[in-house]
Amino acid sequence: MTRLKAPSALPELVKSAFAKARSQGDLHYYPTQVTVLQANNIPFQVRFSPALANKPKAAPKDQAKPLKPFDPFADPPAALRVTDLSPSHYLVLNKFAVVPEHFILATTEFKHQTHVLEESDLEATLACIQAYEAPQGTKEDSGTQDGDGESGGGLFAFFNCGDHSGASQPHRHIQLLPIARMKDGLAADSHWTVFADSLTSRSAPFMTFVEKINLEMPAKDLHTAYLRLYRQACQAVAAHSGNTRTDEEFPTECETRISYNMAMTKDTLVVCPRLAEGSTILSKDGKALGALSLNGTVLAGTALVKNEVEWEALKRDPGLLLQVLKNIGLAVEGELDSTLDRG
Ligand code: B4P
Repeated sequence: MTRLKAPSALPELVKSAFAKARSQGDLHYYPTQVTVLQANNIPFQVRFSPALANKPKAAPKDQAKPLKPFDPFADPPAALRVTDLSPSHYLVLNKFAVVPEHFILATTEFKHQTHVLEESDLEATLACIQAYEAPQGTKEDSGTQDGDGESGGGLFAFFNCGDHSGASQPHRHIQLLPIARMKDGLAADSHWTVFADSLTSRSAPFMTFVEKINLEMPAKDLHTAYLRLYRQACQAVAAHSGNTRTDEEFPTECETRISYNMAMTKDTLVVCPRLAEGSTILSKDGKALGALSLNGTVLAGTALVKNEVEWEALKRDPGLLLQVLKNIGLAVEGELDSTLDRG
């Protein structure tokens, strides 16, 4: 069976749609300050966007029925639509972008974000990742932000599922970030790379389940790998709460049993069980300095801060970041605290 393909010019389509939507005021782009902190020797990218704290709340689509929650992926405006990918999935720009050209793979018909992903969701995600691996032609600047101007560099996909994952929209969607745009604004010597790709050889401050994948693998095998990782994550959460169930007792249909983030790159598939969306940032003397919420971008090795007190505290003491990272998921056995340095 032939696998789904995205248009090979997808990076250019996304880039031009983003530039047009931004220039016409159809999306909000929030410039950020960025730094790279070393959390247990993991280069972790922290972005600060004060303007995002005032992000507009979406108005209900039908004012006559204000109680019906607004679904941004039911019928998005033409200005945000990038392209249809298949009868079941389409691509839309993120209306509230922190990283330029952030776009979203959504199901055409409403499906639940909290249901276990289907083969077609994974196949569509891999098709987008593959399109970002195709030859990109000459290097050119995106014109969206200062930076190295690369148009290649791959795609980072992430999925937020469940109450503690950072998810806010119930219509099923997987988010897509061009890796070159995630590097915009970083110092050339920051050594930041997508954290998920290093997870087969190093551990995270929280438990992750990881498999190597490749662009050629059949969609069925990719889905089987995802289900395997999802089951392992369910078992780990059950064990944490004192349950000792067998593998068969974790059905992979319908509603998820756990909160988790999934991340996918051209090489790696990761599932990370989540116990908390975020955590209080505590000073050494136990004073609450703020709070940090994390979604699936944590698997890229990134975090977003909306408040200056939190931003300054993390830069002063990256150990605070490590503490938050340890609090959002399951503890890693044998994990030792290490000295943290500023990167
Ligand atoms: P969800 O899974 O439901 O939630 P989320 O990513 O945490 O987004 P949220 O909306 O809660 O974002 P937040 O203020 O914390 O995904 C929903 C997605 O749909 C989001 O990307 C959202 O922006 C987008 N969306 C909502 N309404 C839309 C509309 N009308 N049309 C099109 N798209 C719509 O964070 C703000 C942004 O920063 C989010 O995009 C978030 O993903 C991103 N972000 C968070 N951490 C980041 C990091 N470390 N690096 C880069 N970006 C980061």
